[in-house]
Amino acid sequence: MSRRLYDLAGADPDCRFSPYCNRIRRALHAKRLDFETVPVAFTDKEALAFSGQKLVPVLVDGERVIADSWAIVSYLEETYPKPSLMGGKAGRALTLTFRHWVETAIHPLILRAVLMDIHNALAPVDQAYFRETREARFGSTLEALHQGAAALPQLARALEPARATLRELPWLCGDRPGFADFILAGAFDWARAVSGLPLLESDDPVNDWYDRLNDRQTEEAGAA
Ligand SMILES: N[C@@H](CCC(=O)N[C@@H](CS)C(=O)NCC(=O)O)C(=O)O
Repeated sequence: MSRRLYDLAGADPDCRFSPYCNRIRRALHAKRLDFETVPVAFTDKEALAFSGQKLVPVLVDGERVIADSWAIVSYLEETYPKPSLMGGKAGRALTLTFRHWVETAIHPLILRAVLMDIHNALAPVDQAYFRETREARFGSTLEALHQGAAALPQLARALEPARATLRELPWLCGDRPGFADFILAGAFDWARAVSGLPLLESDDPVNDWYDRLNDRQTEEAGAA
């Protein structure tokens, strides 16, 4: 297989929890592009040395090596335009805005809900790395940052812009799912990969959208 995605993994190599990698897996599936994934642990920086940087996702497509989820999806849109996941220049700019909204308003709340679950899903050497880097980044212990279910009311309020759209449209991108849908779904998959905590109420339109998106992408993968 000439297309490989380097994807963050926990102690169990099948535990793939990175929201940035997830959105790219969904984009590759939507574009019907075959790929294999390479599990990479937090401290496995040697595995990424060829890419000249230390973060996942990294996509290798033939001779091309691309790091960063936004750079990767931009490359995919240019190289494999059908189906478009962003709908042209204006759609791309709006998707960028949406990405920043999810990463600044939603990711921190999900992180607080499942922080210790992420830690607990890692191998001991990665747990030590995760603790050291995140405690330095946030200026607090993991245990003090972790809120579990107490983070959920604020998350539900923060999701109102997406919920309001989903009361009017089937998908965040309109009549079919696109990269904005994958960005938000990747945030929920982040929690689901490491924790049994249900992030959404069952009657929340966002929950219905998430289930429909997963069903649709599973069906598409089965039909491929
Ligand atoms: N802006 C980057 C963010 C990538 C990122 O933060 N990746 C995390 C995994 S979720 C990572 O590789 N972390 C490794 C580390 O913290 O050493 C993107 O969109 O791809």
